[in-house]
Amino acid sequence: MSEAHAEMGFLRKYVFSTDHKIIGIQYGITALVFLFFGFCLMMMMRWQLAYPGEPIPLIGGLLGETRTDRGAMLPNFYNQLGAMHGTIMVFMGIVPLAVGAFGNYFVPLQIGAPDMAFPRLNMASYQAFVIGGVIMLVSFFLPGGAASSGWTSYAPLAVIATTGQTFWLFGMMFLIASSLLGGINFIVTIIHLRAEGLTFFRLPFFVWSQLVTAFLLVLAFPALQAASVMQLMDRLAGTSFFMPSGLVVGGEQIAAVGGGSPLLWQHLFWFLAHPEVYVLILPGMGIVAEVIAVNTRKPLWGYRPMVYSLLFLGFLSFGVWAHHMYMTGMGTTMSTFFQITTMIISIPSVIILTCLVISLWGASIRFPVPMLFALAFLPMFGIGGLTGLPLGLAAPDAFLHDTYYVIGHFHYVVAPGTIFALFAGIYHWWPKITGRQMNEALGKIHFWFSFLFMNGIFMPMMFEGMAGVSRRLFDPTIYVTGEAAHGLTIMTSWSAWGLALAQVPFIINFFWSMRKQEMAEDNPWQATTLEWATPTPPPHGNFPETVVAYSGPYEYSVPGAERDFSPQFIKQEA
Ligand code: HEM
Ligand SMILES: [Cu+2]
Repeated sequence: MSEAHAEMGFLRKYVFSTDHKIIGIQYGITALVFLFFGFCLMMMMRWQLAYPGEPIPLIGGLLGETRTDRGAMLPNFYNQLGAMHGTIMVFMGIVPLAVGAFGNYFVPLQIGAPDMAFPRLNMASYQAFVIGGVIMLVSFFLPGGAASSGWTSYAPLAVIATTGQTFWLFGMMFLIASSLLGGINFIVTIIHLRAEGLTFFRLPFFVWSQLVTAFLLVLAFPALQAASVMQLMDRLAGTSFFMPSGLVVGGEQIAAVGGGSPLLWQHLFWFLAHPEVYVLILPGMGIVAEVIAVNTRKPLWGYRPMVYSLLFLGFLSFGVWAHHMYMTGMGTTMSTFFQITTMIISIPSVIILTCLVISLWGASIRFPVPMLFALAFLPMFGIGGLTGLPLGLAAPDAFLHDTYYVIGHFHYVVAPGTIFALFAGIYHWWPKITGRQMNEALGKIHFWFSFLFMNGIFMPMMFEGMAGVSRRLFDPTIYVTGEAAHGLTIMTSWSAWGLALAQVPFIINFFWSMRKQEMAEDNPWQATTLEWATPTPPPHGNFPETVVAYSGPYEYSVPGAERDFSPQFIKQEA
C-alpha cells in the first residue's frame, strides 16, 4: 500500500486525498473561510442595526441596486444576510470545523488507527460539503437573492419565497448527505479501529464526544433531509405537505390546496435542529476536556460520570425538540412533556461542566493560550446554558420568544462557547498538525480581545431581549423598545467590529508560524494520549509502528512515576 502512495501527484495528494489528515485540513481551511464569510455577513447586519438607513461604509456602493438603495441596505437584503449567516455558521462553519476537521484529524490518531474506516467515503463527505457550500454561495447572485426566510426556513413563508430558497434546499441536501457519510464513518472507525488495549473506558473524552456526535448526525439529520425534499416538492411540484389551503398573501389567494401543515415543518426541522445544537457543542466539550487534562497535569475528575452524561445527553436530545415551539399553541400536555424533558436534559451538561471545573481544583495549572480559551469556555458555556433554562419553560418563553434574549443565549453557547473551544483546539494541536509552535504573545492578544468583545456583543443582547426588542428586525428603532435600547445596539455593533480586529493577530500567527524554521517536538505539551505518539507532523499511515494502549487516557502525576505524565502508549514498569 504505502509504496503505491509514494508517487502520488499533487491532485491525488492534496485535492482528492483519502488520507484523513489531509481531509481534516481541507475541512478545516474550507470551514474557516466560510466562518469568516458568515462573520462578514453579520458585520453588515450590525451596521444596519446600529445606523439604520445610513449607507454602508466602504462596500455599500458595490452591492448593487437590488441589495442597497444609494448604499443603504434594503430590508430584503437584511433578511438574506440573517438567514445565510445562521445557515453558514451552523452548517458550513462550526459542524465542518468541529467534526470534519478536528474529528477527522484526531479521532484516528487518538485511537491509534492508520486512517478512518472508509477513506473514500471520507473524501466523498468532504466533496458533498463543498458542493453544498458552493450552491449556498451562488444563491446570492440569483434574481431575488439568497434564501431569506431565516435559517429555520419555516413554511409557508419559505415555500412562497424566491428561488434562493430552492438553492438553500438543494444546498442543505448536500450538506446533510455530507454529515451522514461522515457520521457513519466515525461510528465504524471508533468501534472497529481502536488500537490493541484501547478499551472504551480508555478512550480520550474527545473521542467519546465525537462518537456521540456521530450518532446524533446519523439519527437526526435524515428528518431534515426528508423535510427538505418535501418543501422542495411544495415549491416545485405543487404538493402541499406544508402549505395550508386558503392562504392569502398580499390580497391574493395562493393556489395550494390539500391542507398541508406548516407545523409539520417545524416539528421536522427541530427534530434535527435540537440534536444539532449538541453537534455544535459536544466536540467543543471534548476539546476542552483534553486541553484541561493536559494543562492541569491531573486526570479528569469524574471521567466516567462525564461519559455517562454524554451518552444520556445524546439519547435525550431526541426528546426535547418542541421546546422551540411553545408559542404554536400545542396544548398543555405536550408543553408539559417538553418542559420536563428540557429541565432533565440540563442535568448532564451541568455534570460535565462541574467535572471540568472540579478538575481544576488543587492543580498547578499551566496557562498556555489553548488553556486560556478552554478556561474561558467554562463560564461562557455556563452562561449560555443557564440562560436557556427560562426559554425551556413555557411561561417565561412567552415573553422571551423571538427576542434578542434568544440570540444572546444561543450565541453564548456557540460563539464564546464552541468557537473558543475550537480555538483552544487549534492552538493545542497546531504543533502536531503543522510541526510549528504558534507565537504565545500573539495568541494572548487574540484571546484577551476576543474574550472582551465576545461579551461586549452578546451580553447587551440579553438585556435588549428582556427589554422586549425583537430579533430578525431590519430597523429596531421603529419600535419604542428598540429605540429605548438603541445605545446597547450600537455598543453591540462596535464590539462586533472589534471582534473582527481581534482576529488579526490570529491570522498573522496562522501564516507566520508556518514559515518558522524550527520544528516542534513530537509531544510538546507532555501529553498522554495516542496522537502524541506519532512523529510530527504525522506521516501517511500515522504510526510507524503499531501502537498499543497500556493505560487510561489521563495518567498525569501518577504517584511513584518518574515524570508527571505517563503516556498511554508507553508501558509502565510495575
Ligand atoms: C462570533 C460572532 C457572531 C456574531 C457577532 C453573531 C451575530 C448575529 C446576529 C446579529 C444575528 C441576527 C439577529 C437578528 O437579526 O435576529 C445572528 C443570528 C444568528 N446567528 Fe450569529 N453571530 C455570531 C456567530 C454565530 C455562530 C458561531 C453561529 C452558529 C454556530 C451563529 C448562528 C446564528 C443563527 C442560527 C442565527 C439566527 C438566524 C436567523 O434568525 O435565522 N452565529 N447572529
Ligand atoms: Cu432545542
